[in-house]
Amino acid sequence: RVSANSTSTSADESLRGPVRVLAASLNHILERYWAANPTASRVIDSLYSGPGGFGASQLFHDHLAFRTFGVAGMGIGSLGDLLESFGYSRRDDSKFPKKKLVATWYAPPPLAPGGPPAYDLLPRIFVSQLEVGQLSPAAEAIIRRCTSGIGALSPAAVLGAAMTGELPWGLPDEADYCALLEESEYAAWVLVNGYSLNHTALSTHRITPPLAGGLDAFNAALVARGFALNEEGGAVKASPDGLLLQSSTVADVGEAAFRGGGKPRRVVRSYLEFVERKPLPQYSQLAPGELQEAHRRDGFEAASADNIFASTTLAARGV
Ligand code: OOG
Ligand code: NI
Repeated sequence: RVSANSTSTSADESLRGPVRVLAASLNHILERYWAANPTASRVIDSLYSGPGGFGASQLFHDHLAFRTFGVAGMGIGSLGDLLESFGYSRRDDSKFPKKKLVATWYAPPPLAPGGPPAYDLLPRIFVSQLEVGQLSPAAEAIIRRCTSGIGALSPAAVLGAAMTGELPWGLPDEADYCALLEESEYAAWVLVNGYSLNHTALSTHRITPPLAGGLDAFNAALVARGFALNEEGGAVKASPDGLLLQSSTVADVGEAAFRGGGKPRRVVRSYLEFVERKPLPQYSQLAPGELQEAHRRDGFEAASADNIFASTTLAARGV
């Protein structure tokens, strides 16, 4: 239904070849995400709607994010191989020791050789993985059992899983889900959501017409419209250089089926993030019309990401 625009394809003739197909595939991944996550959809509706809404005419994705189990052939590299086959390049890694996670992100290819990443047409992609070997022996055994005998997922299988939401390991046992939830909300999330999109992050500085007041004012407007934000570490997560500001909603909750029938159970699904990237100091004098995404603070910030992960943990507390 909604096409927040950096992955919209038919409109943009400059995207040709495999990346055009990737952009269309990402739109399909997003369609499932909008359908499964009413809060994310309602924020988009409110952004596009007129009086009383934000009146936006165009939206861009800052990044999409996925979560994985760090077992052979299913971790960060399983998405990385897919993205690299489309010309994405791996950037900075970060570690989250308390959560037993590592993460990295991938930048889209340039439109022309040597140019900046094609951020206006394709999103960054953030991928994290659970360090399964650092869990308790019992939790590790559950994940190894569920994923055993499947082998490395091919890029085609990963893209199919992300587009359909199909879990490569099949429907989980509720007992396994509950046991993982006790120890790692992230582990339980991956078991029931697999390669479904964890979140998209909208680029607030690229909303047209521009919003007045930056991310703080934007957050206040969302709260005034009844949306709940992830307050872990404060609503706005700022990088030490002050140039990368992030906030997010609390994830939605939906019904999931488990192996052997029985009553569906409420599980955490996905959330929506907001990102404001300020111009790098050397470009701060550029006129608004000349300022490109490549002139702004790029990448992510581990301390902020640590708090953004809580968008699903906070929702899990209410389930
Ligand atoms: C990812 C949390 C981190 C960011 O933009 O820093 C993040 C997750 O919840 O899987 O999205
Ligand atoms: Ni994010």
